[in-house]
Amino acid sequence: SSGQSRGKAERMFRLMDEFLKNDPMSLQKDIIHHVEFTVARSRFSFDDFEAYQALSHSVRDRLIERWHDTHQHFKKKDPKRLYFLSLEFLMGRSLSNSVINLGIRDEYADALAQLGFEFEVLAEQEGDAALGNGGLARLSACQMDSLATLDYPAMGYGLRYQYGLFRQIIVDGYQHEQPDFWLNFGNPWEIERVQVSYSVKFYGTVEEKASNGVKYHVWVPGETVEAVAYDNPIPGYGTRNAINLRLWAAKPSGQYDLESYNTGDYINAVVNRQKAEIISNVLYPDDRSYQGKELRLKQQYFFVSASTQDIIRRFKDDHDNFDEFPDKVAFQINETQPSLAIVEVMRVLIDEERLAWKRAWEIVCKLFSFTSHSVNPEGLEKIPVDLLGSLLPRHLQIIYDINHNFMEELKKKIGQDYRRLDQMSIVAEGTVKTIRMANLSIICSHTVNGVSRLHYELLKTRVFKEFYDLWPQKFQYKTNGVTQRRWIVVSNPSLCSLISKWLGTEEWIRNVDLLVGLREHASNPVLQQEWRMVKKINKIRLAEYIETLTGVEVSLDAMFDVQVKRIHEYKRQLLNILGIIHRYYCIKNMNESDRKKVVPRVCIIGGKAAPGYEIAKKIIKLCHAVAEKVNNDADVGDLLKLIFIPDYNVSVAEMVIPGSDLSQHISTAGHEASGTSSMKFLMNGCLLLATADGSTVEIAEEVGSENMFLFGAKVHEVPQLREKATSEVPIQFVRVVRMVRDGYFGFKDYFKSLCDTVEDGKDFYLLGSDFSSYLEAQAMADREFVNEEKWTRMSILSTAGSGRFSSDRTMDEYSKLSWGIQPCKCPF
Ligand code: C3B
Repeated sequence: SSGQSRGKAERMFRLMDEFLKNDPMSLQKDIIHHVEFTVARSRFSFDDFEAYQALSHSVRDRLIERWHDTHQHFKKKDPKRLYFLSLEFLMGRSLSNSVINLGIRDEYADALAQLGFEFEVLAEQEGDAALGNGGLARLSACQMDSLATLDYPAMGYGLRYQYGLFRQIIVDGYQHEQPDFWLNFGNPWEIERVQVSYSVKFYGTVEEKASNGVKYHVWVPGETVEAVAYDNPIPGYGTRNAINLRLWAAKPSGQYDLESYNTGDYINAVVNRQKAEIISNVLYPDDRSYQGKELRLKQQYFFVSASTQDIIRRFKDDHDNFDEFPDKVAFQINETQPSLAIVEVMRVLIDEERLAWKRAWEIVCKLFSFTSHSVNPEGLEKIPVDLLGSLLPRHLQIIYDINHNFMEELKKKIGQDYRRLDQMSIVAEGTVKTIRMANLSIICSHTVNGVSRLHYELLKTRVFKEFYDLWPQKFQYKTNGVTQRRWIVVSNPSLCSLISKWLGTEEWIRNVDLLVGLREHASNPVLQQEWRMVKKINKIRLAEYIETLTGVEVSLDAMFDVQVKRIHEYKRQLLNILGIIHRYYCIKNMNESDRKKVVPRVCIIGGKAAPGYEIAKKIIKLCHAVAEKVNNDADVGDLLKLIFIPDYNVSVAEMVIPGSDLSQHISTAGHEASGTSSMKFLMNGCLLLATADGSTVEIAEEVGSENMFLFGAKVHEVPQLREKATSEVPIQFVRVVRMVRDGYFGFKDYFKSLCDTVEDGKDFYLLGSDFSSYLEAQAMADREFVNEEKWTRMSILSTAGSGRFSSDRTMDEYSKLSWGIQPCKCPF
């Protein structure tokens, strides 16, 4: 009968090849089929958006096919799998990425052309999936692309927020937030799996029971919510593998609360049930700060519990001994938000599977790899004990037990050193007693990862020093990376073709190390000429976007100088703006002949501020106030323009990055764990103006610091500079701050508190003391820019040196050093 079923499987396999052909005629047939029967529009009349919908459904069919095959294959081979848990995934658009990874971009373009549509135009119809805030969330998305491409047996788990990251709209220069109801017009990239659902429990009490003299605990919940799976296939490039990103949505539980129905209040009973859905309603828009809200904790546990049940169910399908669990399963915890998974696995093993504590603990200790993305100990997640105890009473007990055992063990090692014991405890005493999620994660994980080498040094010496001293072997780093598929192939097709032409192969799209091959051509005038041409094309695209958006016309001869990222004081967008004010002041005070020597600049800033982050919002307003003045000053003309790009998101990044000449990564040293946009700019041949922070230190090693503009205090200098009562702040700095303070750009009262943050003695992020070296680096960039040949050479060398910053390399390192997983390639 197994022969019979194999025969059937082979027939099914071939059947699919019959159905889903990729020649332009078959693609047209499929698209039209979806116009008529999925979108239900007449094939005689459908618009661009409907064409996009039909097109995506035909792509989706192809994705689903590979995704099924991959699923089958993994099930058959039963390799150790990686489960990547993250509360945020910033996927952006899917269409172009999917057809490129499937290898049928050109076929689709042909098919559409024959139907009278342009692929590019339809691709623009797609909205972003913005289920995350910033770097951390986009990193998860890049890593999923790499895991699929490298054939790793991996799966992502997250939350399917109904509202993604807010849309930023600017009114009179102020940021306003609008909800992002991204599912409004349906989402062809997900597959709703109503049959894949789990009950998630909250609140209630814990009862102690005994059977045959063995005590055990039963959690009697006060509320139950259903988690329903939505699967998002992630196709690899140049492989048949397509892995799964499973996102959970909250639905009312199927278990009726008969009580409330019987009391006759039918309407209220239904309405109350419906409230369950709020758990997955909305993404929290604050990054790097912990709010202590119950709903947030509910989100975390909801997603962790559903994922854990799913993972254990899959394991139990084919295995019956939990000792094998760590041979088949690796958990990756992205920042501390998913760390309740540790406690949940422990709970299931002891309470539900009835393993002895010791055995369960040994298993748990082999499962988890934790990555920290933080440098600031203040920002670490601390959950109030009262909150945790009421929402998850059994989990709190287990955390106390884990902590008790750890403290006992620790005392044996370090003695009665109460200061140290106190710092390392999972439970923090104080006016509000809290649970330190980072301590929990470190204690229970086999690996603690930093996201750059410098970050790892900071984790060892500052953030988690006590733990490093105890368990140095747990600490590692895997420098972040980004996927060249999205950040070159999708977003910069002209550069993609140029690279392939000069390397004589497209293989670099899978094997990014080949990019170094560009080095030998860096001075070749023919390549240089073509390289500049590509940059020009991308600058035109960006300039057009800027003009439609802001009405400002920018000169293509100007240097496009870009800083796009979340607005944070530590990222120092304010330093950038003050530098622009300085430039403006200089131009104003020059004579005609000096003005002729000024290198024209288009300064572009973009990014969202967390809705409650007042200072960040003032930085956005200042940017607009300065732009208003500078852009309308006839003395300045094309020499300087300042543009704020509203609603920065993944698809805006795809256009802005290829079109920039210079990009800024200017955080105060020691504050950016890694930084990843720098890597995207680097791949696209943009030069970096940067501090020695996060990953830029390693970037400088790869491309050579002579090909970058590095400036500013080093990490080890920062503490001393802060200590100094007054620092040597240059006159230029004092002047530009005074201009803002005195109302030169208006809004004097509003900007006062912003100016206060950089007053001498209070300037925590050291804008004043870094100002001179910042201006020097900027002046250096000006000088190099006018030397076209040299600039182009540096640009080529940037791309050529970007190979190490691919998430392919990062995923290989994690797989070998932390997860212990191997590729599992689905046959074509
Ligand atoms: C970010 C860090 O701020 C970046 O330096 C880093 O490159 C990325 O994570 C990815 O590792 N980060 C974030 O976006 N959100 C947080 N809550 C913490 C860190």
